[in-house]
Amino acid sequence: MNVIATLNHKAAQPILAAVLLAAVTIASFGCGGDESAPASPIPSASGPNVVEMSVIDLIFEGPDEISSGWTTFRLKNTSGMIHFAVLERLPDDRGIAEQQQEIAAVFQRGMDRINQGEADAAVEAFGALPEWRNDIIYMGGPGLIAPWQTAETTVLLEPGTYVLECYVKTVGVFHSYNPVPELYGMVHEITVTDEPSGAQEPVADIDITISSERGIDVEGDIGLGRHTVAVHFEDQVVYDHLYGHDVHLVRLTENTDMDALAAWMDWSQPHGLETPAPAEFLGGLHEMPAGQTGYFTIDLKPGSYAWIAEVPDPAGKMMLQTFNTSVR
Ligand SMILES: [Cu+2]
Repeated sequence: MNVIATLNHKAAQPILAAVLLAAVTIASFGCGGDESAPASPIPSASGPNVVEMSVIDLIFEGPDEISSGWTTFRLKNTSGMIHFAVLERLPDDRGIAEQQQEIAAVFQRGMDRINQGEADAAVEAFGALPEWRNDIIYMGGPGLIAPWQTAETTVLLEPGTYVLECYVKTVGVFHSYNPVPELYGMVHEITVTDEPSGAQEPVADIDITISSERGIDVEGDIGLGRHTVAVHFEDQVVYDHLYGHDVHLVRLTENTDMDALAAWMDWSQPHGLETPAPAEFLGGLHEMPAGQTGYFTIDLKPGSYAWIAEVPDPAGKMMLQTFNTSVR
């Protein structure tokens, strides 16, 4: 029934194997995101190298060129919709135009088929993804962030061409896809130069280790107030939705439907990642290759929260971990 799972076992198997190989063999970066962060810095010896980004409607605004090294993305969501900004390092000979035409458009064609209940046609559509998608390196990036909130994420960047992308959906259309010909979706290309930022690696007080076998494992005192969270990627795999695991923070209420929340984390389902979200997301860190560490900052208030991954069935993968700050 899962179209993407079917795809995995059919046309895309060689593609996915190559994606997995790339994810396991590539190295270098770090990142983190935060919530309604006032402009307070992440601890470091020389101060953070902050790249200010904002979301206005369905558009990322920010610099086109930044230095390399440890880099903090502060993503201010000034829209009434949930978004995120997964950071993707593109192969050297690719840019935003190819990302839009050869990947975003293909994903939308496949999603259209899923929404219409045409499983076989969806599998065929996703089979058109180009082989060079296997060479994209996912470098973290600010996690799911609710309307009017700010996410703060720190990553170690090597020089290259990158794209920030939001593939949250609204009425079945990925934000990263623009149905108007010649117009781009919610993507932003950034050139990372050879010039080093000089910023130091953040110092974390909460450590999360995530793996496909043991899920999300948290160490540290999760008390009230601000924290810098390190996420250590023990391994990385490609799941049925064609992406790997990551970590987001979500605030829960007594009305939160946990089953609906878990189901929402799978974009390949018709209601997955569809706005509005079933709970308030407060930032996080998108997927990174095995062996890498990234960072994000959070500001906890009394209440209930969960760490959750954007994967199919996060609870079954031990990637949905709830906690309560008021009882600690
Ligand atoms: Cu978006």
